[in-house]
Amino acid sequence: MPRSTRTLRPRTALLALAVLAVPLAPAAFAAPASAQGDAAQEKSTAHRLPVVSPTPQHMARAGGDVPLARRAELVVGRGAEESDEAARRRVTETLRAHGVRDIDVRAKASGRAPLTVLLGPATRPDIAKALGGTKVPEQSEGYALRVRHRTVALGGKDATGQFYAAQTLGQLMSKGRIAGVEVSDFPAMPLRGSIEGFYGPPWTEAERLDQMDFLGDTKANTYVYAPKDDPYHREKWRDPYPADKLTELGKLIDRASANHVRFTFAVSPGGSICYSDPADVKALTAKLQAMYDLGVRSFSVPLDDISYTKWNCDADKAKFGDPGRGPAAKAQVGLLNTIQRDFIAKHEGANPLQMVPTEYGDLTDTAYKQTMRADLDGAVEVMWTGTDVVPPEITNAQAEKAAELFGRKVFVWDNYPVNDFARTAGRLLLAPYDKREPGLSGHLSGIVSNPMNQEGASKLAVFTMNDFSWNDRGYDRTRSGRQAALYLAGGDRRVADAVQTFVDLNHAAPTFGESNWLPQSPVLGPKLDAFWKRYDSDPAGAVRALRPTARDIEKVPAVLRSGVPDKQFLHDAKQWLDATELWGSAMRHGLAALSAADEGDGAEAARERAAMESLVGRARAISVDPAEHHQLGAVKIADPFLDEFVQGVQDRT
Ligand code: LTM
Repeated sequence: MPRSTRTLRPRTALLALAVLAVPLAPAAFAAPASAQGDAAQEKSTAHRLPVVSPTPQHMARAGGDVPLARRAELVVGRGAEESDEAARRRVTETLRAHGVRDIDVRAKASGRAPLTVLLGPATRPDIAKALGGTKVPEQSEGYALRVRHRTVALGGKDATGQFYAAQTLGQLMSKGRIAGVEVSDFPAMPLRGSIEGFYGPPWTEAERLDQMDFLGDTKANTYVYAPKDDPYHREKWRDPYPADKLTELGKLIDRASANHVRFTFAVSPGGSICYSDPADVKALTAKLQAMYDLGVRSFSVPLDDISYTKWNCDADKAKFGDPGRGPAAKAQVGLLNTIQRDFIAKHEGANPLQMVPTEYGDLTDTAYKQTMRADLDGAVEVMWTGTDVVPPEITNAQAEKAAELFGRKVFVWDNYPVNDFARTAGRLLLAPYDKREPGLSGHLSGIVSNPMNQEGASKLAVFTMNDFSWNDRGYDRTRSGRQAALYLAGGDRRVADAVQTFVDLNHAAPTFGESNWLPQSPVLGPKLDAFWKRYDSDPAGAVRALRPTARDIEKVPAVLRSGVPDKQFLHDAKQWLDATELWGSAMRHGLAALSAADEGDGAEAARERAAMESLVGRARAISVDPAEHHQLGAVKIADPFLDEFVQGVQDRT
């Protein structure tokens, strides 16, 4: 499919899906009626707490569940300041998706409705009363929610808090009831979301619109527009965007606002700027101004991946001296402080400037960092990728050191699940977030994911990253991975199981060095090791035990193609799904070859082995789509385990 004409999951389609199967995307983490019988252990009862993602800071039972009725009152107070429009829309959609046909939107409750939902600031008297003792958080974007006696109180600390309360409400609804709980919740990190900051095919407009909805669904508030291959972002940074691009950006900005996401516009002048030339500073400011006029209130000037050991003009040499780390930092600081003080501080509603230092991925104290911490305006947010471009871990001690070096809490640009570097060739990176230490919220201003060239396929990992940045201390990797799978599966547990099998086949996360920081196939790998260990003493038993695994792998593509409502994900994963089917069949034939050999039927063993080899040949011939992927090459699935299995069969038949 051409990148520009792909069908995405529009909000209306999502709603239709919600009516048929599950309520809206966030509530999609809850199981639809059709999928509820097959996992008794996941059933919510009146006494258990539902699972909400991202994990709330506090949730407890407030009473029994409240039944949903055909009729409800949505009490929004008077005017815009008494309730947030996006939150109102979200509550209405959610109620409708759960069969509430007649929603009376009003300023005050009548006291006669079978269900009353109060939405607005937590300080509004009717909401404050209905919240009872439920604590209203101090933190921005926080909210308090209480479901009790046919009344749902959704009180935000601010407008975004109201929107997040509405999000949580969607996840409390299941099987015609709203869980009787109280929630007191807020984000542990102020900045959460994604940065489209990779090399290679940028996301399409449709993918970006989809991303805004996804970020809203996962209570993430930041999207940074920084695609390396958008010429107007880097090489042609001085040039204004053409009219059609501006129209496209305008749509994205609107969609971001509707999801309480800050569309953060980044422009990266470092490759050619003359820091001491007022005309260049003017060109940069004009670029930002055009975006401000479109509605952007967050800005970034990334200075990553540029050379700071040469100047772009003689005037800089004359002003700052011979090129080097210290002079480069001085020049950059001058520019950034000018933008912070003369542009950001003078534009109403603009958030503090963000920047990416040229030294973004280490903890070495240098003249560059010394100048940054001494002279960079204290309001500017500084990004940092960790101890490396792709760090194997991020600890509290490292983050604290980074804060010390840059003179402020840093904002993590996490290069996960990005797949634009050589060692990710042929890979989708789908594993849940890991190896980021609980407590990081004490040292960071936020985390954004740098995702894959494939937007839809990035959601599995980014879902879990947004869970971590919301509540790092409450992050449970297993639960988050399951919730991400359920989200993608539209709440269907059987489909989510298949999603998780697929994740296991695409679990590896490489670093720039030899080793992976997340291992490949932590489920299948040990199973295959155990298989060969058993095979030598009990071939028939070993084959019998492995058959269901081969069958599950073979079936994954069909289950996902028919069960995952997210068309973008299916499009992104197509080559990997095709390869999975072939590898699964190859395993089945490999096992049949081993059985035949064990039974002494050499001819049958040879036939099955040939069938396996033919399927493996076809699987190995599948390559990534160059229009979608920066790193070209053959698609990788569960490597090297599946190759080793094939070799094992060949050695024994
Ligand atoms: O990580 C940063 C700050 N910059 C670039 C990214 O644009 C790129 O996507 C990643 C991964 O290859 N590496 C970088 O250095």
